[in-house]
Amino acid sequence: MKKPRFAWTLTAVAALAVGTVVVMQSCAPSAGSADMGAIARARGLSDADVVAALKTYQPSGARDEYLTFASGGQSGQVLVIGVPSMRLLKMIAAFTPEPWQGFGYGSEEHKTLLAAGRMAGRDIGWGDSHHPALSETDGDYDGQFLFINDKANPRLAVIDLRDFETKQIVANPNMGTNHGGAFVTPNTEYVIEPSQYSVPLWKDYAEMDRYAEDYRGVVTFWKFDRQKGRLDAAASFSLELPPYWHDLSDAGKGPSFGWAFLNSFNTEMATGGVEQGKPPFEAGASQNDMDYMHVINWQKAAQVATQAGKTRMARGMKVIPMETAVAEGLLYLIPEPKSPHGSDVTPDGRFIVVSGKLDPHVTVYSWEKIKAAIDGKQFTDNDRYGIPILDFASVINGQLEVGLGPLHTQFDDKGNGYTSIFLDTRVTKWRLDPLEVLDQVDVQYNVGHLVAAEGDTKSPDGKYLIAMNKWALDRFNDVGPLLPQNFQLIDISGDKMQVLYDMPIGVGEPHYAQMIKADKLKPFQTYPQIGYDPGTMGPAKNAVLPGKERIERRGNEVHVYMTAVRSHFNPEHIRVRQGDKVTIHITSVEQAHDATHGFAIAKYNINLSLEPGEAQTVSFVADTPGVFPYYCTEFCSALHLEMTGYLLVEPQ
Ligand code: RUQ
Ligand code: CUA
Repeated sequence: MKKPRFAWTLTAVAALAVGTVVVMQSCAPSAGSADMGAIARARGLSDADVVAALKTYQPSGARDEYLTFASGGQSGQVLVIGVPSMRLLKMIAAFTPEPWQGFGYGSEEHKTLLAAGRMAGRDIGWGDSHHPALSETDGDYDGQFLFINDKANPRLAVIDLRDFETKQIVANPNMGTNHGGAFVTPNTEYVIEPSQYSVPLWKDYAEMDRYAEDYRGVVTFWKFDRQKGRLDAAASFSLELPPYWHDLSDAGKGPSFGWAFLNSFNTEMATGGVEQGKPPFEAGASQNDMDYMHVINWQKAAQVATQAGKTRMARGMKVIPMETAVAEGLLYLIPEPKSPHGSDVTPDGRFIVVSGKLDPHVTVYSWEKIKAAIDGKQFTDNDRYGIPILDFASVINGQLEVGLGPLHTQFDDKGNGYTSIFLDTRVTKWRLDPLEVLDQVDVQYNVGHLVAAEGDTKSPDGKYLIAMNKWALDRFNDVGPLLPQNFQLIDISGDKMQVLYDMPIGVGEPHYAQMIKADKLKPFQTYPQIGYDPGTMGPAKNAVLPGKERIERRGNEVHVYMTAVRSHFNPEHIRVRQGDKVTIHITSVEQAHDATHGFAIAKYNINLSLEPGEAQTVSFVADTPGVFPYYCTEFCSALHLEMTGYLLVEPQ
């Protein structure tokens, strides 16, 4: 009789888990066998390695418990990664044209979408994405939408998690760059986008010696229309801020609901000029011992923004000027240690954790004390723009030394914080109340952000943490001088943290990520009906049903109504004259899960991805005469190579 495999496996696992790699003599037949102990020894795996493998390995067909949405850095995309397996599931095209998803290769939907992201009169072909934010309901991820910023070209993108596709890009005309967003308020009322490097706000140009007078920071609260799945520029508002450089933000929750917390650095207002013998920015912007956390009452600001005379328009956007913000009690400053980076509100909303890049502590501010100081008008001073400053010592709950170069903090379900320590290249686990360091684990190397399972919501899960390391050095095979980044999965379920897995990220430089319980996501398997428009998430105006395929000429415009199904396009010949404007409406009439077709026209820079039911329109001027095959770019069936046709462009 065959040995029951299940029992064998359990015995072996038990033996391994107690800390000894045992060679299971009794069931170790020959070399290269399924003997786990022998395999572990042959591969030089320690007990801890084997345990880590058991905690991360997913057998074929098994699904991950969490999905992590990570920024794709300079790729301008979003990475979707399964946890604990750390398998890369998808790269969502967000700011950068992406051919597999047919994003930006001819479709009218993407032309309109990307055109909204034009800046300075230019098409922008990339993004520097840093911070993804999942939509929230009552302070918890709801699995419906994802927002992400583009730091280089101050923009935000909105991704619908029904089809994991980008639906909107908005450009912010009043910023030089952004950084501290995207972060959402607890019901996704607003998406927060703060600027980073200040530029002139009320005029288009000002010399650097007019920095203090004319340069300004800005924070924009983009109103999110959940029904439409779009940011609504007309209902959004901004606040004018001093020309400090603004960094990460977070929204209050629970008792601090209605408020937002925004770090800043370069409160020195250094203007650089190393080439003229002046101190470089790195020195000039880090002289002060304290910078300022900005405390913003967004709920009240939203009301003020609707009142006559309380806002000014700047480049078409509503801005609350600083004087109004001060007069209305919308904006306060609190000193924070030297060059802070992360600002993270605790799950219960009672504390705000700030880490200073040049200070070895986390500083824990008490919302209760901040609110009391604001209500009691206990200010020590104003900054030069008249913004009231609260007394540092009286609003903090405490400080805790966590290591050199603390950056960002995430939380678990047991009242602990996890802070990334860049210079010491480790993660520090610490208790919030009373403040105490509990554990530290080395990571490889130079951790930037970290992300825990639902770790910035009101109810974190604990379990897993990913250290998002900037340097990889000796971790992977050499691939030239540009190295991947290293995402390290860490088990945080026990008292001691354990690094489980190294995942190289060979694209862009990811910054932040968010990790959501996979069962909160309810994506479409196929589009809900044949002839569906992902742009509007509804029936497509130009859907083509089987039997209705045709070609119509109207003057020099040619309209092609086409269907795609395994394994042909209909029509298979498109004959036009040089100079004609050609519009192809194409519908995939597939309903089978995963039956995707592509549609590419040779030499015309056109490629669409048509998922089951999807309708797309592509328009172009047939300016080059000749014969151009079009074909399906997805290997959809055995006769996929036959899924083709000819575009004949007759010379003038
Ligand atoms: S950044 S490594 Cu969020 Cu852009 Cu901190
Ligand atoms: Cu359709 Cu290949």
